[in-house]
Amino acid sequence: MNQPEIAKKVARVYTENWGGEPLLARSPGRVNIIGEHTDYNDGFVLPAAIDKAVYVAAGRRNDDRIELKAVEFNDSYSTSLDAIAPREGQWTNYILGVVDQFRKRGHQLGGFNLVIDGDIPFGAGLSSSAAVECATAFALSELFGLNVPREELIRVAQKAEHEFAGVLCGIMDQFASMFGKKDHVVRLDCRSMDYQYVPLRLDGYKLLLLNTNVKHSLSSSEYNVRRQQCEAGVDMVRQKYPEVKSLRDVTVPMLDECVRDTDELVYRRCKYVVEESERLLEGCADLERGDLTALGMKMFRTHRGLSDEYEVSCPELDFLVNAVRENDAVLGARMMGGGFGGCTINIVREDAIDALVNELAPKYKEATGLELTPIIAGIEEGTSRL
Ligand code: GAF
Repeated sequence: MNQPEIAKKVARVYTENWGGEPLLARSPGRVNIIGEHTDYNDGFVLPAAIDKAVYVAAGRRNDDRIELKAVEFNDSYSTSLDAIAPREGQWTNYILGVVDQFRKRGHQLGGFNLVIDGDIPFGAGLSSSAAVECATAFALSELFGLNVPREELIRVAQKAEHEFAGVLCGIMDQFASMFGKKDHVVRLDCRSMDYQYVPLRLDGYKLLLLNTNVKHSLSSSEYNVRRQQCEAGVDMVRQKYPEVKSLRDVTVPMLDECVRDTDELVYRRCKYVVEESERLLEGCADLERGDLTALGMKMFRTHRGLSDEYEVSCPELDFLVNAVRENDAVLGARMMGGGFGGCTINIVREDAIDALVNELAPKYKEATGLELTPIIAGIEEGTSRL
């Protein structure tokens, strides 16, 4: 089903249930070229919005009810503005968490009906949750004439994830979904929130995502643990260097001096982040120079760090990265996003993609018992009204 068809579908379901013409909005998923687990350490990231998205159809009600429908899950949920609360593991959290944040910030919402659907695979590390939050935040801001700037909408979305989904995420996913630009990556400084659009010139290459179809239940709890370990490292460094505010301000010699002998695990975690922040800046310069070979080598190095030092990979992701390492058509590959499953991102020569997937899929199935799902990522605009 292509995207306009999904938009038509949510509109149709809306009208069948409540009549009238709904407001339509779209928010995309994202890829990240390099810079993983750096966002919540005040570092840089290099994401882009993709051509897979969440669509919502929304309309006002005359009462304080909230009526939600998720087409993909064939599920509905009904509540009222004053009764919204998180529900463990439910899709409604990403919508109601946004409503909760708007209200906490003093924005006036009324009751509404909302239908949601999309084509971002869940649990694939492509930020379907941030896309739901951003689509909801944007649609409700438009629907109730709140005129909330995009900079604030992404904070609403991020806080919704913290408080209703329990994942203490950084800002990368929401930023990419909201601010993405066609055929560009965003070089975002997660401390100052300054950003530049960098053209993604792939000349004969494509971004190929290989979905492991693994989603470990560890992902949220271990994500929050990594965050705490980074903060623990900062606390140790700060005893000697009080000016340090986050790992962004830390160097490997500082870690050697203040953390290595005290806590080896925290040292490894922090060292990965500090090195990844430097790697991102160099990788971005590679991209601007058109040196995809150099960028690709850094992606492999990032994967090693995520797997061995940060320990957020899994056997299936490692299998896929190792399987392409010696392939001349693949310039770089690594796991992407929070980890413990989801996709690898690969820079692959366009004319070699079919052969690569045909060779890899049966090997992957034999090794893991799982299907391999290839996705070619096109780079698209961020959140918009349709
Ligand atoms: C997840 C989070 F939501 C992001 O904020 C980011 O930390 C990413 O994992 C890892 O780079 O997608």
